[in-house]
Amino acid sequence: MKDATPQTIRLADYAPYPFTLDAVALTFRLAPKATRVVAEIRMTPRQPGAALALDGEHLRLISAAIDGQSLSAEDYILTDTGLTIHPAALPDAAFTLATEVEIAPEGNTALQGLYMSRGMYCTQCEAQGFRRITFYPDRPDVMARFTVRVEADLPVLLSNGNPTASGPGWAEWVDPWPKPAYLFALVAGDLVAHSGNFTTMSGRKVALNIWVRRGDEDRCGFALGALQRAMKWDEDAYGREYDLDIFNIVAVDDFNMGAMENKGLNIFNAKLVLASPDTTTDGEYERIEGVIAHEYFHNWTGNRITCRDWFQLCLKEGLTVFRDQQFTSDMRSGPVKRIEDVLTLRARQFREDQGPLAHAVRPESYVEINNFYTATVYEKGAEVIGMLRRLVGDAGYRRALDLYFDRHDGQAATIEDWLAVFADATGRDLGQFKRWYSDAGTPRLRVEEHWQDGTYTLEFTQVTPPTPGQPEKAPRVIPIAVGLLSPNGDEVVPTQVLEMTEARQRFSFSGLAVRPVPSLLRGFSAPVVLERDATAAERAFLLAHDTDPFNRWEAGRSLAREALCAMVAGAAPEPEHIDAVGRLIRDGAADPAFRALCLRLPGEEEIATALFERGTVPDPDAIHAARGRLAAALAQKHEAVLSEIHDAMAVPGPYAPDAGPAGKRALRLAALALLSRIDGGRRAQALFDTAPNMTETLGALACLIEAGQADAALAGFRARWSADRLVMDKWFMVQLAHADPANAPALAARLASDPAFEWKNPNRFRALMGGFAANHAGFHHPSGAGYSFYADWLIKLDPVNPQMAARMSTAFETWPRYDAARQALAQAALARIEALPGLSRDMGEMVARLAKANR
Ligand code: 0A1
Ligand code: ZN
Repeated sequence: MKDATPQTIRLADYAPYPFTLDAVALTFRLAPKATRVVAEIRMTPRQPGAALALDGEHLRLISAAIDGQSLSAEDYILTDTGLTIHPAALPDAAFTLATEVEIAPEGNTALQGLYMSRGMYCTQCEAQGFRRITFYPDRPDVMARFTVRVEADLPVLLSNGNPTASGPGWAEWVDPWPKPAYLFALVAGDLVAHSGNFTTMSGRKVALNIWVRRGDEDRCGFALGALQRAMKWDEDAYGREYDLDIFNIVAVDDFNMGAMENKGLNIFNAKLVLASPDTTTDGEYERIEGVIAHEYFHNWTGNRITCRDWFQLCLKEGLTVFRDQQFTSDMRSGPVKRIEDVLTLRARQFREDQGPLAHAVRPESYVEINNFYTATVYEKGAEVIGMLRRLVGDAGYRRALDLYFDRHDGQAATIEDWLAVFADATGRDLGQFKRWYSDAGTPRLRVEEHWQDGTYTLEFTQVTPPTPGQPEKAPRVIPIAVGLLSPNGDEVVPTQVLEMTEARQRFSFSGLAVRPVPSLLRGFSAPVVLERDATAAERAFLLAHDTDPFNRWEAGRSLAREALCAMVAGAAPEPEHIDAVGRLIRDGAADPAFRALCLRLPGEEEIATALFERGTVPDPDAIHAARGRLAAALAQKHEAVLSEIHDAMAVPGPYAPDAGPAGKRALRLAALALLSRIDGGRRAQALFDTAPNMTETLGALACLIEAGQADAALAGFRARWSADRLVMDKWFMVQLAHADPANAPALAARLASDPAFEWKNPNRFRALMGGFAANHAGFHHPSGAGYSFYADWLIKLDPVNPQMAARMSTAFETWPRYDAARQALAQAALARIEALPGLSRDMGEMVARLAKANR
């Protein structure tokens, strides 16, 4: 049922629920077309005279009774969105509401609520899926203890909490911890477990299971190890212990997002669980470990302490991302992880902040909350916590977190609560800092330098461009980590954090013998765009000498970016850049993973962003060509050493996904990507033919595609992997992401008619459409063919899976950057979507926001 008039929900309208839920007992009689759900909810009124409003969608009501007495038609109002029981039909004191509903998991293609994935039942309730299961106050501040009975003729029947009883065809689970409905989960199917255990810091033994389809059990070892490492790390780093006897993870083939932190029963997209060297790349191993940890960490940051309302989403997501970043940083290389995180932040969050979808870390209104699981809430939400930590120091941060867990355990909290623990634990006033939660947009931090009589002064100006609904913004607190180097490369002032609070502010360093070279925003200490007019020579100097590894990389990156921007306008490659790269790759003392990051050129999207930021309309074809020319120039100049690196970075022996060997493979592939520009794909073909793992196979395949030599390799890859869904996703993705942009729209259309394109599967849809959208000049093809192809598929997906369709629509968020002709074509594609009768609430909100250029 479509909503005729979607409501806007506002933070300012929050009101507590007028009933407390004392206990919830659910019985599921599972059947694909007609599952029965019996719910018995024990509740106590908190406001005399209040009606009992329950959410419910796509439910067929069979019966409803209060304290055993059936309700009659005049006792309630039933609509498409819920059931409201009149106050007159309610007792004054505690009572039990019993309802029975029928639902159809088999036809549930939206993958929210209870649905089926290739014969297995599973649930996804965040954010508002529980209302598709039974009538319930589906809001995170209503917490209750759940008891669940599952009945089905299937061998494995799971729910939250601890198992209490089972028999043939049924099982019962009790979750002792009060939780909001979005953390409810149920799984039933013919599954097998890869099992292990973990002994907690207080000596309790917890059973761990990774549940997968038969045949996948030998690809679970890495996920189990990652879970054990995460459990240990959370004890060591945050003092957080697991609180049930069992922890289950289930891998599901059809899942809209990455994974879900349901209490004691995490449900995962199979691609974030299953791992083997033959099928999984190094990058995917790292991500699996990070997401397993992320969902596990939610047990405390999200589950034990949850969100009062969905506006507080960053309370759990920003913090949990921050924690998983710390974890990965500790498991692998800190500097490399920081660079990777900043790359993601810039590619996704800065892009979001720059366009029509910009919103605050804590938004103040929404139509469909699923549209706010964004890079801003997650990644910028994590950056804000990183800044807080830098401002209060490690010890202050730990005190604040201890207080947070202590004070709010068992509660549904807010950002105000979060900031109060920092204020109370450290004595700091965080009034101005709070703007990071309420103001959208990426501040631009401009710096000017003055040097006089041994005193060096940095003068910063901050400006945040207007964003939708926020034309003007007050200055924010910006922690700027700074170090100073002398021209001979020595560090004369080690890292210190300058706290900028004004729109314009000066910081001076006196007693210096010579004018220093500044290393600014070390470790990327704030999510801002730093604007400094540095020469290529200065950037090359920092790339060679900075003691801060992030800023070393940043110097190289900006050198490459500047060179590329100039090349788009017709300049020749920058010799300082070419030489600096040569010195860097010869630096055998540097971590291979770090050298790989330095060797990789900025992507086309990043160049487009950089051009736009300086007021130039980006031309996708010119950008594509310039990047190709620079890669070829680098390869020509450094062919010998690149070739040496390519050979030397081969890792012998059995595959290990650890940071060490993965870094070598990354460097090897970064060298190969350049060499393939000038050797016609010769080396890539050789590697493709012999590669002993998916990392190198896929890396070589990407190079062959860019070299236009991949026909046989793609056919061979497909023949070998046609039965493996996760690997076939890569087949779709890689050929579109690396295709010649001129042909990319036609190739995308051809692949979309391939019988293997199972478009209702979210991973497959994302592989094809995401691969295509990642092809910058292909998606922005001057004919508009990319836009219209993409829009056609969003239109097709929307009635089937609105959440996915709406998420994928963000490919259009950069349209206001481009030339008038492209803008008109993209707007026409969006208008075509917007005009569709019966458009989902999800997509309706997205296209309405996308249509407005905010500059
Ligand atoms: N809380 C999850 C993300 C998530 C959100 C919505 C979903 O609906 C399909 C699924 C997962 C996380 O942060 O991992
Ligand atoms: Zn999360």
